[in-house]
Amino acid sequence: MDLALQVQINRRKTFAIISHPDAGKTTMTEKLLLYGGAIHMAGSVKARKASRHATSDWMEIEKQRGISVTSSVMQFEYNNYCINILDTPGHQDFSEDTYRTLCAADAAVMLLDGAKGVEAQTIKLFTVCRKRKIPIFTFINKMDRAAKNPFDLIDELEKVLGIRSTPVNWPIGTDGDFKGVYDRQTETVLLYDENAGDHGASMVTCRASDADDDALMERLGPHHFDTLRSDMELLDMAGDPFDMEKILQGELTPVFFGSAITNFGVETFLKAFLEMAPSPVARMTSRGKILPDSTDFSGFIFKIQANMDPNHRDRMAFLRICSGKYEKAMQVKHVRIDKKITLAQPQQFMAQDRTIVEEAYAGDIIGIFDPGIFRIGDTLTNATESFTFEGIPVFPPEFFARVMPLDSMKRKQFLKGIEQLSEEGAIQLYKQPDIGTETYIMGVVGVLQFEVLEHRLKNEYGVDIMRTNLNYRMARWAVNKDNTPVDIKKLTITSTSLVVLSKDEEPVILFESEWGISWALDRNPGLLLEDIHNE
Ligand SMILES: Nc1nc2c(ncn2[C@@H]2O[C@H](COP(=O)(O)OP(=O)(O)OP(=O)(O)O)[C@@H](O)[C@H]2O)c(=O)[nH]1
Ligand SMILES: [Mg+2]
Repeated sequence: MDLALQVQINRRKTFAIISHPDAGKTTMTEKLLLYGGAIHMAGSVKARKASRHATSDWMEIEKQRGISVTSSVMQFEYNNYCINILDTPGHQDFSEDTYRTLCAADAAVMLLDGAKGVEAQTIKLFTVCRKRKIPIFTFINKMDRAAKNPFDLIDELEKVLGIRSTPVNWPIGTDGDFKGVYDRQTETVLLYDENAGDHGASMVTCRASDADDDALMERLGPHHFDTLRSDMELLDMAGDPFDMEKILQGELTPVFFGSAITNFGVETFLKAFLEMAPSPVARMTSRGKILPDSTDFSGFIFKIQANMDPNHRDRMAFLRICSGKYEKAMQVKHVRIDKKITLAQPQQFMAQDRTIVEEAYAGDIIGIFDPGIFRIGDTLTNATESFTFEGIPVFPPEFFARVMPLDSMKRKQFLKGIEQLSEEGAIQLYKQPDIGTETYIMGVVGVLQFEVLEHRLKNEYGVDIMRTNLNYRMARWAVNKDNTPVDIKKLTITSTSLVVLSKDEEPVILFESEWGISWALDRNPGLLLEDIHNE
């Protein structure tokens, strides 16, 4: 075994932050970067023009609207750990991006808004983590404001998400009178001082006091002191004990309370999380499991993003390294196209910014320049006998629109833009046969993606578009059972359905309803309509 490799892999922690929109993922990420020394002043997600924006919301539209629309990757060091953090968008219209990002993570930090508890989108994202059996750590945020009763929150985790939890710390004062948290392990209280620090822009020092201290009674007052006492008795009796094995299996979630915006409880969370969270583990491939400390280098692409650097207009493919070590100018096989390529100048990310990496290890996420040869899910490896990683789920689009450039002189930029953006996987691009090349039909999983598309085409490609929304709700690939090519001219479909061609010139039919699908299947014997297409 290569000891140096092992040491490097063990100190790596790669995790995604997930939650319902607005729970505070980007704010939390910013604070983690602050503690890691990666930034010196935290930006805000809704800062006005002149002030700082959060590092991970780097895209123009994110800064304008104060929401995340795409996941971003940041690497930093803290206490000798090498951390790869993935901030994901919460809005359901971008959940495909979040799901893909989760494939690249070894653990998830689930944020809840203390006043809202488990919300709709939390349930969906949690289900994905569950399926992948990745450990989930819960941070209940916004405790600086009135929150739900902490026992009710714990109860929700169990009733709504079906996961047992073990509180690592416990809040004192949840009716808008937040006093701090009690750390159950060290039996100390971390006092929240409203006036301490500058509320979020830089690090806050928290005062710890011994929980038995008389001074604490004085500080908290008899009401909070007694409540804490009885809460602890109840928790010790009825709560789930801490069990590392169960945590790593994703069956038990450690729960932390805090407030990202005031930095309260963020560093204590980070420390505890780093100790508990797993380092990279074995991953499944077409040739069985591959261990992270294998001497073979391997990884897969989970995200492609164009124009991250407005000055260069290049495109990055994000590679999650699953085994081995990357060394400078390494040669690897691009398994899908069966070609050797050189990883000349991989980059390490700090959201939009990047620096060249000399070496990288299993667990790391690196960026590779993409001249148009990568697709999401591609495997790269230097193993003598190649293999591929398990596929990344593709979501069928549910909303469709016809788009064309407003100015026909801008057709070239328009085509480049829609092609590149569709390669990122956020939109599906279809052509309508026999209607010329100017109009295209786009399919997206959520309507907000149309707005992002419009915004990015204008911002990154200088093209204004005209968009007409269509009534279709489903897209199905048309294939013949006997594998002969489908003759689209001979297809019999309802007048409310439409035949289009995919990017690879394959026939796809757009339908308004299930009824249209069964109608088409009845009238065209031998036809199959696939919702997920295997390339
Ligand atoms: N009071 C309070 N507000 C917070 C806290 N953390 C975040 N916020 C605010 O909540 C809002 C949403 O925060 P974000 O960090 O953008 O949330 P997000 O989860 O990244 O949102 P999306 O990426 O759009 O899903 C912002 O206005 C933050 O300032 C907190 O601890 N307390
Ligand atoms: Mg965000």
